[in-house]
Amino acid sequence: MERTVLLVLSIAMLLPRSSRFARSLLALALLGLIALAGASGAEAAKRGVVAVDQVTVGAPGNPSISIVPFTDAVYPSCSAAPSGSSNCMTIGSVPNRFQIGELEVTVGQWVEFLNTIDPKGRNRFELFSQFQKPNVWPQYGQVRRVAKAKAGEHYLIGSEVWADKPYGFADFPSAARFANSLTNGTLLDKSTSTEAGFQVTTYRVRLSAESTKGMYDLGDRASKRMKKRGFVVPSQNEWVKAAYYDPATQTYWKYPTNPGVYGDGSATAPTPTSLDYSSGDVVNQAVQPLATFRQSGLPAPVWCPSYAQVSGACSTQNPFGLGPQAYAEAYVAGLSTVGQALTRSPWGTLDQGGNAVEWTDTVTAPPFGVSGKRTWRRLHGGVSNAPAYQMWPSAVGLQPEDNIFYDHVYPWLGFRIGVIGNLSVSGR
Ligand SMILES: [Ca+2]
Repeated sequence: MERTVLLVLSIAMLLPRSSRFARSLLALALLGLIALAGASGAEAAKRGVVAVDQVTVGAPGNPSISIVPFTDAVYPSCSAAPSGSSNCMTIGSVPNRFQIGELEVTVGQWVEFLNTIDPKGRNRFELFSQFQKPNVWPQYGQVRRVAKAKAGEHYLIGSEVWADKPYGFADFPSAARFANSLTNGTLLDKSTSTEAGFQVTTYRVRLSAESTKGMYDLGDRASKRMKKRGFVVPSQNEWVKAAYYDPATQTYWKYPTNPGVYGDGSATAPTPTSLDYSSGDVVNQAVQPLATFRQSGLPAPVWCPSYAQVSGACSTQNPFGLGPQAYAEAYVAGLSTVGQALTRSPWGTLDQGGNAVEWTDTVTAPPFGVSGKRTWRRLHGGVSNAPAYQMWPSAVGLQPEDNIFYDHVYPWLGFRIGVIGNLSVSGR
């Protein structure tokens, strides 16, 4: 249709300017163009396009491991765990092939999503808060919102430097909304490439504005996957298998970055990343294995956006009234540019060890002694401000899925996206 209008316009241009016929054609064509531009402009503004890179995890039906939470060991089964380990858990076996994000979801992808599901910028689903604003929280504010903007352009990356950082203010419902928007979206293209010896599938998706129902129904408490095919928040078993299970040896690594040695504490942990202070880019890639975490006795990887740099350090301005000293002690770590540590899991993922800690969609009982109706889910993988043990397979964290307090004060909480089933490109 657009081509027709252009053709008419071209014909009109060829005719003498005085020709009434030409003028009316031109007028019609322009009207058509304007109408089309209006339609496609609104369409494009309302539905952002994101590319999601996935690696494939095979070896269906792999053996599980058993762990006692936060201890330095794995067991073939809970019966092999020390007696009295009543909290022993069995994890890591997945009966089917699946895909998992090569990288964590970035702020750039998140902003495309926000603009798609909330084109008027009214914070419809309360995914945005003042805590995320760079002018309110200079060191960690990732997202800006502007009142005066076209539909679908109200949300902006805090500054360019955030585009390739993990989104760090996720709770489970917001991660599930992202998966829903992808699952309901239009798969424009699916291509494969090889990176560092691993096959990577890139899905280019025009996001859907519908985010409440899709892979998950956010109207349900403890919502579970509703489809056999689509984009998901990985389950705990999927996440653990992708991070640690080595199909060559049929054993589980101690870190998502290297096999390590169980029982040696943090002696075989990866080296922490060093970050460029103004960009958060990893600068010590020559050292491997590498992860963004806080090694005991060493300062945490940290950077500071240039607009937040004050004489000698990063701004201590924060939205929850912490004094400068308390603030500087609590907020000493940064999220690094995704993928730049370069160290891959047995299946080719990056940053499952450290950087943002990540949600899974696995529901779990609340900790002993906690009552109430909240849904708790598992998280994994360590984080830039925590020691090496948080990267062990036994580090089975848990949080209420919608912990508002964490949403606000904890800027390192992210997720990655997985794929289940075979997705077909739209129209093919
Ligand atoms: Ca991570």
